[in-house]
Amino acid sequence: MTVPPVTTAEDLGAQALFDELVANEQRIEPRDWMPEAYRRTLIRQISQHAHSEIIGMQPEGNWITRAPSLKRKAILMAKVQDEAGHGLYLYSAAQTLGITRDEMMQQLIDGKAKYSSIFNYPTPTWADMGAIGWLVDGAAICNQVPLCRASYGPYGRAMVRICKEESFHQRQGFEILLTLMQGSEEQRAMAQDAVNRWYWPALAMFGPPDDQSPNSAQSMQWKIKRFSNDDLRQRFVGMLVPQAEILGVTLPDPELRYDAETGRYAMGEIDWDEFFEVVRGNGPCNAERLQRRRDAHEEGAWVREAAAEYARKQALRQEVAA
Ligand code: BYC
Repeated sequence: MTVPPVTTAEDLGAQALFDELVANEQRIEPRDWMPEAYRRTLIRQISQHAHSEIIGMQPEGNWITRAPSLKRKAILMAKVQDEAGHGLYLYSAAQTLGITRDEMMQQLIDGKAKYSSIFNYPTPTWADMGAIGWLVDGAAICNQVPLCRASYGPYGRAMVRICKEESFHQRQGFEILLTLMQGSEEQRAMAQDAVNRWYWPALAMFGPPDDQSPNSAQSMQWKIKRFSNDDLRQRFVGMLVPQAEILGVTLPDPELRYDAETGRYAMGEIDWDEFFEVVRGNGPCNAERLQRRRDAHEEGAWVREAAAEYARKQALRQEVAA
């Protein structure tokens, strides 16, 4: 790709230079000037995304001790560790915008920060590991592949690695469901039940409908988001339909059909009242998820203290040596 010449800040003024970089598909980097609202939007989205990865470890962490074989346990542990890694890349990306990790963690623990609605649903059966991988990581890929082209450099670059790992996560979920669907009557019923429970919350992950999404228009103008919430939902359903056929599961929406004229899927209504209740903190597992995070934070206090003390001693040693 040829990079168009960029006029300097002195020529155009900082705002105009920013606009030009965005318009030319170039990246905004941490030291570049950026509008305050752009910075705030990025901190909001990236920190929510990081929190989602960290809280998202819990529903699957629930099954590590009960995975049905050593192989399944090793895969699940690797996946949950990947989510921790994603959280850390994203907290680091958000830190480049002038917020500290401590501030973000405090907002989460105080219940002031949002994280994805999806992680407030329970995981009562092993098939939930399959449904999460297939549907939740599948939705994450649809949403996050376009974020690899986000205008803010550190966010886009973090997303590249995250998406590669999400793709492995989605396949492992699909494979769990496929194995169950090739098993006994009971196993098939368990897989279908998990798909029935996760399908609608996974569709809601993409956020409210476009006409109720206050942030989309500006975020798309800034090229943080590339597609609207409803368009991504359409892509996701388009990806699921042929995969559901291979699995032999039924997507639990009797109104779902492809409309060749519009090139879009007609679908049943998502329960937006339920979605907003979950986002407000009143989902089936919100309280449990936050309490678990608070406990883990408190139990990890000694690690943070030890790391800070180690850093202090290292700095002192370097000072003495200098
Ligand atoms: N849950 O104007 P809108 C993963 C909020 S982790 C809760 O459309 P925007 C994984 C939204 O924040 C997956 N809240 O917002 C991990 C906004 O409220 P505020 C996480 C939601 O930002 C472990 C309000 O509703 N992925 O994959 O333009 C294991 C209005 O919405 C939700 C990301 O975070 C929701 N579902 O678009 C397995 C991706 N949806 O902030 C898997 C990055 C909306 O104004 N984020 N809200 O108070 C994004 O792409 C965008 O932020 C969203 C929302 C599409 C989520």
